[in-house]
Amino acid sequence: MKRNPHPKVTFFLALIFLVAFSCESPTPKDLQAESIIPQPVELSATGSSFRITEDTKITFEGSSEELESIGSYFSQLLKPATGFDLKVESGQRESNGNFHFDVSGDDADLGKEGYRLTITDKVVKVAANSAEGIFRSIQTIRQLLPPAIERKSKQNIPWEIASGSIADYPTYAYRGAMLDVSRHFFDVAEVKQYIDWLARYKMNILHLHLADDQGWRIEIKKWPKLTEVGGSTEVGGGKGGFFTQEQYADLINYAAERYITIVPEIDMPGHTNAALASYAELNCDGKLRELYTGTEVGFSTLCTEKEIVFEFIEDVVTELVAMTPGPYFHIGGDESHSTDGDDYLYFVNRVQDIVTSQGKQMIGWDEIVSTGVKSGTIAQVWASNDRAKEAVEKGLKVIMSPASKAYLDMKYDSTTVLGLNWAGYIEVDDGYNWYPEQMIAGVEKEDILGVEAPLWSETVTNMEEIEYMVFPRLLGYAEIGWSKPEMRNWENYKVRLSEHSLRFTEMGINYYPSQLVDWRKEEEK
Ligand code: TNX
Repeated sequence: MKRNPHPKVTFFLALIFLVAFSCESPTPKDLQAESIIPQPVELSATGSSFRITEDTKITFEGSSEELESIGSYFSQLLKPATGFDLKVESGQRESNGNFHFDVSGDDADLGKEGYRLTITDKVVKVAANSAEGIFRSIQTIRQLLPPAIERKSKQNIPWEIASGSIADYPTYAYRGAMLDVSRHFFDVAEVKQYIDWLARYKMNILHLHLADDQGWRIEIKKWPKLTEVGGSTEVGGGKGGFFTQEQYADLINYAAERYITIVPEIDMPGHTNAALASYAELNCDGKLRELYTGTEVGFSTLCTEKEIVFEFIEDVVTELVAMTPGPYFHIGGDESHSTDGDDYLYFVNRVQDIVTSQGKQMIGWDEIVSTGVKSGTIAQVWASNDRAKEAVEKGLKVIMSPASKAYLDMKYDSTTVLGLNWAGYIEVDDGYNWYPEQMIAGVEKEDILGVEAPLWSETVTNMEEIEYMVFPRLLGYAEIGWSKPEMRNWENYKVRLSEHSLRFTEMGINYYPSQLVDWRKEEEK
């Protein structure tokens, strides 16, 4: 072996090398090449990066409990994989090495959910008009970190974020997903998991389908048998379940901390067998119905001629409204095939009065459009373009959930084991490739409150199955709701989506690996 003639020189070279790498000299990174979903409105790259270290702080310009709680949410999110316990400090000025959030903005473009993110090699700054904008920006920052940020244990890798700037705000105010907890029940922990998924992709609505033929899932103190009896089973005859009022309040808070509004739905006058099996007096013949564990629709109806039925609804609405801070109450109103036409009109009009007198806006599936709907009422379009047009003619806003595009319970293709196919198959591109404002002649962008993807749960029984139907389509619905329509296209989206599979894998998500996407298997070095 040759002897090293300059051992000292080698030593110093090694030292210089070490120092160079241990100081946070930023690695060049390209913000333009990052895969952000939903796609931001404006983005420009500056070719450097910011590195998070154990000394990085999360600072806020102003101070409030709300900001502190967002700060600790962010710090907790970074902690497991980085191993850093980042300090949160409010009432601070921007300083090198830190994340710095400022909500004192008054930037009309951004609205309440938008944000401006500026990343240099020295600092990550976010300006927004409200705490909500800060929360949304954190979801972007999260996606700018390596997928390993999703791991539960400390990873020794550089935590770098590509430099540049992003200006971002949503296209639609209402960006939601529905979860049917009636056909199969999902508990508090499962619903929280669902909420976390929505939050990641900047969605802001969780619609909970709380009552249907197969199960009543929310405790109503004045009518305890609804849950005792009506909550005791589910499709297939499992044990069902329900949320106590305390648990529902917990969900409301959990969602609110993620700037997600819960929309409770009590479906009526049809889809009510669980209630009809709990209280005989809700039936016209005064006889209790049997509990139902099948999947047919359209066979049940509340008795629209009885005053006790409206007293019942008043009680249900009153208790739910008292626990629901959001502006909406969903009355279902779909597929009431066993309710006489005139009775349906009379019923929906009375229920609308109950809901609005309690200060909420009523939402109903598009069938409600045929009734004497008041302005402020919202139609959720799922089945009928004509009813969507009629809604707009009557001055209503609509939520777009066309079953053939937006139903998370539709199969991907003929080989999908889970799900239904009555509205067709919805491959990942079909779910993404549509424009709410171009779907129906006469329904323009300004008529549309937003977009919602419903997951009906006749065929899904556990989280793994939910994951399979929801991922990856949910990300597409999030992008439809948030991103500028003119910036969306499938070719570009599917490349970004493929990168997200790395994150799904880290999160342990059982996603549908559509053949249309060239899924990334591991991170490029
Ligand atoms: C139709 S969509 C329904 C639900 C079913 C769903 C299954 C709507 C308003 N009603 O009762 O669960 O199809 O895809």
